[in-house]
Parts: sequence; structure tokens; C-alpha cells
Amino acid sequence: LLWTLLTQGMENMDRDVESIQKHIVNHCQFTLARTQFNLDSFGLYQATALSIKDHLLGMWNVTQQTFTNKDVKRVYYLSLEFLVGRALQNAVLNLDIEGEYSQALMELGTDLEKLYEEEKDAALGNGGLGRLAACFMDSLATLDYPAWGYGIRYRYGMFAQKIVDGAQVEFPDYWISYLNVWEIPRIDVSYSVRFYGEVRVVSDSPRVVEWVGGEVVQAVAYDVPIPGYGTKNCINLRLWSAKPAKEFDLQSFNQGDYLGAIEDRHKSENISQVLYPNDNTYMGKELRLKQQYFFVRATLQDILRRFLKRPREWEELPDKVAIQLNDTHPSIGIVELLRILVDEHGLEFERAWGIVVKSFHFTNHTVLPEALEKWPVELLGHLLPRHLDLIYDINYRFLQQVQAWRPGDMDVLARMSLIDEAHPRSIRMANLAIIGSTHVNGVAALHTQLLKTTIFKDFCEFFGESKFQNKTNGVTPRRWLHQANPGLAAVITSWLESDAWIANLDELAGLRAHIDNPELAADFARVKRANKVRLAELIQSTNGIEVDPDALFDIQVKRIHEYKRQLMNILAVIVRYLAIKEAVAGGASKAELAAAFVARVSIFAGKAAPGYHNAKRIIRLITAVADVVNNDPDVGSLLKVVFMPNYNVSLAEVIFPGTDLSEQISCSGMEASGTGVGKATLNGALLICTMDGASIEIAEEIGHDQVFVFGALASEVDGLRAQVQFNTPPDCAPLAKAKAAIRDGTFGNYDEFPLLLDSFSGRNDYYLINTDFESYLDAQARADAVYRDQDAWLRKAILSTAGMGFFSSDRTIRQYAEEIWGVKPCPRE
Ligand code: 26M
Repeated sequence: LLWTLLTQGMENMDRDVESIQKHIVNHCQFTLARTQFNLDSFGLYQATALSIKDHLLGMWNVTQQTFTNKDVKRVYYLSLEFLVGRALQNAVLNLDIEGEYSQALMELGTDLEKLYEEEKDAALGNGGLGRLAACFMDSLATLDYPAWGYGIRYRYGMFAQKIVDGAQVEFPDYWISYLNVWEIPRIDVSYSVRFYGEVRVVSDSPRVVEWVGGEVVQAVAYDVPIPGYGTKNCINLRLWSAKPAKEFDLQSFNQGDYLGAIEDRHKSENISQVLYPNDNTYMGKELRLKQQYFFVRATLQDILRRFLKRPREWEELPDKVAIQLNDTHPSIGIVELLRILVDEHGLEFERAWGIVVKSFHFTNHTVLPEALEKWPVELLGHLLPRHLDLIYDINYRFLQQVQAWRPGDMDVLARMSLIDEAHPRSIRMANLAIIGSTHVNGVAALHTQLLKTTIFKDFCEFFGESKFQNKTNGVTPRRWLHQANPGLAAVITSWLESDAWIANLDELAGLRAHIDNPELAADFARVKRANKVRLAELIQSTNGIEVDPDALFDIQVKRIHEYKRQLMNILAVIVRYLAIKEAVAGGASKAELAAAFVARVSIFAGKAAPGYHNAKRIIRLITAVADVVNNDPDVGSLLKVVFMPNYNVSLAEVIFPGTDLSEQISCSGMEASGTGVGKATLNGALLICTMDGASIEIAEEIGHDQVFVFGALASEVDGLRAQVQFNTPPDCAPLAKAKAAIRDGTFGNYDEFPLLLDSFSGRNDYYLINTDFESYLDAQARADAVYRDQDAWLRKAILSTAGMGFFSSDRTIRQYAEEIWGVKPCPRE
């Protein structure tokens, strides 16, 4: 009976309004134990979310059973970060059940949209890399791929940013309130993870070793269902949480050290406590390596348990399993799988290595040298002694092949070795990830080209080009258009007479057929204006600044990093401010000012890594400039500067739809892809950019006329840097003026400013701000000129949206599936 009922009940949840209401009220009373006297909006949000989750679980169960029954090859996406954001609205829209739920809630006296706002973001990621993983999960589910995501259930996600006296202050993000409605704790799905200890030789020939002693912690699974759009498939994101291991506790308790044992419990729980808030910089902290190993150890045991449910040969592993490494962060997994096969299952080394390499694939997300992971040999050997042995074994065999390939070339050996012999000696995780994987990919065409010709050049020559692929990033149109911009979504659907674009973004090209129709332009204008009003209201409430929705909204929102050049942006804002001041001083009338300057709002948002001083100084400069400009009566509404605090996924969902002009102005060659501008362009923003990352391909797809391009090319950067070193040019005039204004206290006298100015002046100008400055100003002037001609602007905005089909993460995921993983869609039975 139980079996029958379970099978029937799996998904026959009623979707009518009355059943939905009963279901929600049931959760209020019995899951949350709320009464009419203590039921607030947050409680109603939770009950609504729990009801949606029940729908998802029904789908989830059948989906997983289908994968199992069909015994399909699965893909496992391993990432230390998943920046998913809020889930309720996303699930409601993907299930296509918004009408029913909003009516149900309206009759209950509340408003579904209001409940959406009650949810806290799940911020288990830093920036681009983490958000990409979240977009990929949405596409994997939507396209019915038999996929699993694996990550860590950090108790504290990305820190909350407040601006106090103009400076960033970090606050802990305790996002798992007393109940995280979206997760299912699987206390029964738990694996042990060992650290430290020693390697003991059990037998010499055949050589058998054992890793013993040390500390053991337990990894417990928490599952998060991920719905797709327009499908009944629902896939799983499994996040690991660290708990004290039983065996270990018992030992301590038996020794009578009660308090010591409790302390140790805390130590083991530390592992999944906090996300490291670094983006594009490496942190050689032991706890970070512990997180990485904890994560892959639990994940691989889980993957292999599933694989071994049927009797199999180990050689079948790559036919059933593809493991994608999201950067090198989980790359110790390569060594762990080798260890499991050799030490725990007795496979001979070469045989095991062959299976390992066929199972793994690796994505690189950066060429910045400071971001490449390198673990000190001593640290790694202490924490994971057996893994260090195996790394030496892998390296020995690999270097023999390199030697045979380039006899006598000691430099190439030193470059390709897994060990960096500089002090302290360290393990190069990117080298490990390359030789331990079948495919290596970059995230945009230029980035992949640079990988092949610079940092991975030797490997490309050694393995051959076919190992190195490009997979240009994309974003999910569900969250970034359908959900974030319902107004534009409706316009598109009505002009295309179909909403097929939501699942097939190439359909957007159909807008081009109407490009000369003024009514389409009017629709675009109306929607953009409404989204700018919404953004203006948010700016008013968070920053207390009044901005004019008819001004040009120029935005740069992303992590603060010197290579992204937020500094160049604010310097150009200063130039504009000084020009307005000069015109006013010269007696310009209101009309003359309006003729000379396009009214603009410069919007910034983004977090600085807590230890990244120059990034924090850049924030300080932006807020100082904002204070002066926004309160200067000479300027009025001609220019406003806004730094919106605590940039996160839900803030991005309001910002991108309200963007006129979006900036991707990184020093060329340094931004691997960039996904933020893709979201803005999809929402009808124009792009001001260098020829870097995905911008190059975006310009190609939407047409170069739509884009304000400037600056040095990636191929020119090295030469220009050398020039700056040996024959340092003076600052161009406008830059000199802007710097002088900072120096003379126009924006206050803050300790941060002299240090910031020194960091990029003269020979220190590594990111080529001076070199690119005038051409940047010129691009901004071109943007102003087009903005004055609203018809021309709207035409470009429409063509921008229309050309974005290629940048759907559905396209990206399909390419991964077909060209790397070899997995096929598996819709549920
Ligand atoms: C490293 C060590 C310790 C703690 C954290 C890190 C770390 C975390 C995130 C290092 C790098 C991290 O992310 C890099 C990243 O986000 N790269 C971005 O990836 C995007 C998706 O592919 C690209 O669009 C961006 O261009 C790229 O900068």
C-alpha cells in the first residue's frame, strides 16, 4: 500500500486555487506552527515556498528515478560556489503557476509579489564564477540533462556590505534562518572525510598503502531542488555541511575529555562555516584547502556509490560519469579519485589514471596570475599526506613524457611541472587540472585564445589543440529577462506572437523584422522608462538620492577590482563634473548647460574583498565624489553619482532592466568573459566596452554599430606596458586635471586618496588607465551624442536585445553536453 500511495502521490498535487490555499495554510499551521495571531509576511512567504517545494519534490523524485531506470550518463558540476539568489519567484515562473498562486494569496489577503521580497538571497558565491554555476543549473534542468550540482552549504554566505562614512564595512550573512525552506536535510546521506594522519605501508610488493590517523569529520548532504522551465524535470543541487564524526567523538568522550570533545565538534563544523570572499585572487589558507578536499571527498563517494549500485567494470566510469571542475577549486578531486581507485579498490596506477583523466573536465575562469591556485607543498603534505605522494607519482610519469617530447629542454620541464620549485615550493593546481582532465575550456573566444597562446601554451603544444575548447558563457533568460523584466518580456512576447524565446533565445532575432516600426520603439521606451523609475525609487530609498528617470543611467556593477577599472570610470565622472563646473563658472545659462551636457546618473555597485585595500580605496573615492557632486547646486540633475550598497543577485535583477548604458571597461585581455553586461544587453542596454572577454562576441552578434568600443587591444597591452615602464608618458590633460582635483581636496582629504593615486600613477599604471583614458572619454561622448537622438538610441537598444540569442546559457550548456560531456537529454518518464 505504501509503495502504491507513494507512487501515486508523487506529483498529483492539485494546482487549483483552493487546493493551493489549503496547502499553504496547512504549512502555516503544521510546519511552521503559526496561528492567526503570529502569522506575518515572512511566515506566509515560508508557507508559500514550502508549498512550492512540495510541487518540486514530486517532480524531483520522478526525475531521479528516470535517470536511474534509464541508467544514463550523468554530468556532475562541481563548484565551490553557487550564487543562486532568491528561489520562490524563479520556481513559480518555471512551474508556470504564477496566476494560480497570486490569486490564491490575494484571496488570503496578501500579495505574491510582496512575499517574493521576503526571501533572503542564497549568496553562496562571490561573483561571476558562482553566478555562472547558478545559470548553468537552470539550463541543465530546462534542457532535461541528467545533471547534478555539488557544492558546500556555507553557514555564512557572501558578506553583507554596508557603506559607513563612505567606506565598505562587512557584516556576516547568516542566511540560514531557523528554517531554510528550500533544502532537504539528508542526515542519512553522510560520508566521512579524513585530514592529516599518515601513510602506512601495508605491503611492499605489490605495494599497498593505507592512510590512517588524523582527524575525521562527517559530510552531511542537504538537497536543493532546481526546477527547469517548461519541463517536468527537476534536478538536484547537493550541498555538503560538516558535522563532527561519530568515531572521533566517541574516542574523546571515552578519554573523559568532555569539554575538549565539544570544542573539537566546533572545529570540525568550522569547515563549512564560511565562503571565502575572494574573487580573482588566491588565498593560501589551510581552511580553504580543507573546504576543497572536504567537498570533493564527499562528492566522489556519493558519485561512486551511485555508479556502483549496479555491477560494473571500473572502465565504465567515464561512460556513466562526467565531472566538470568549475575552476581549479575542486581540482584536488582528481587526486582523490586516483587514490580511491588505487588504495581503496586496488587498481594498478596507470589503469586508474586512465579512468580518472577520462572522467574529468576543467573550466578556467581567469588568466590573472594572482588568481591561480598554488598550494604550498608543506601545507598540502601535512593535511593530505597520501595525496602529496600521488601528486609526485603523477608528476614523475608526466615529466617523463615531457622529456621524451622535448629532450633536454629543462625550461619546459620546470614550467609544466606540477611543482613550482620557487620558495615556498608549491603545487600548481591549474597544471594538475589540465593533465588530469580530458577537456580544458575557457569562457570566451579571446580568453580561450589567450589560454592556448600564453598561460597554457606548453600544454596546448604537448596535448594538441583539440583538448582546449572554448565555451563562451551565457546567462539564463528565465531569471535575467522573463523574471527580472516582466514588462520587456511581455513586449517581446507580443511582438513575436509567442513566448518561445524563453526556452529558445535565438527567437529574439525576430524583433529585427520590426526594427522600423515606431510602435516597437515606443514599447521599448515605455518599458525602459518604467524600469528606470523603479530603479530610481530604489536609489531614493537606499541612498537617499533623487535621480531623474530621464537622465542616461550609466552603470558598472560587479566585484571591485583594479583590472575592471571602476577607477577609470569615476575619474571620467570627475572630468565631467569639472567640465560642468567650468561651464557654470564661465556663466553658461541653464539652456546652454543642457545643450552642452547630457544629464547622467553614474551608478556603481560591487563588493571589495575585505583584504583588498586598493579596491576599498576605489569605493571610498566613488562615495566621496558622490557626496560632492550630488550636493553641488551648480550641477543639479545634470550629474548624479550613486554607489548602491550590497550588490547581490536580487539587486542586479532591479538594476539591469533599468540600465541605459552598461560598462565593461576592463584592461583588454584581463576579463575572461564578463556576464553582467550580457544581462544588461539582454535588457536593452547599450554597451560601452573595451575589446575584451565576451564583449567582443557580443559586439559581433548585435552589430558593432550598437557598441561604444574604445581602448587598447589585448594584443597591444604587453607592448604598451613595456612602454609605460621604460618611457613613462605624462598623464593626458583630462586625467591630470581629475587627479589634481582629487589631490587638492575637492572631494575631501581622505588618507586613502594619496595611496590610491600612487597605485596607478606613472610607471605603476599596470592597468593602462592613462593609456586608454582619452579614448574612453571619446566613447562616452559618442554615447552622449546618440542618447540625444532617442530614436537612434532605441533602435540600438532593440537591436541589442534582438542579437543576444547566442548568449543564453542554454546554448552554452548544450555545447558542453555535446562537445565535452557526451550526455543526452533525459526527460522524465
Ligand atoms: C580563490 C581562493 C580562495 C577563495 C576564493 C577564490 C576565488 C573565488 C572565486 C577565486 C576566483 C573566483 O572567481 C573568479 C571569477 O569569478 N572569475 C570570473 O568568472 C566569470 C565566469 O566565467 C567570468 O565571466 C569573469 O570574467 C571572471 O572574472
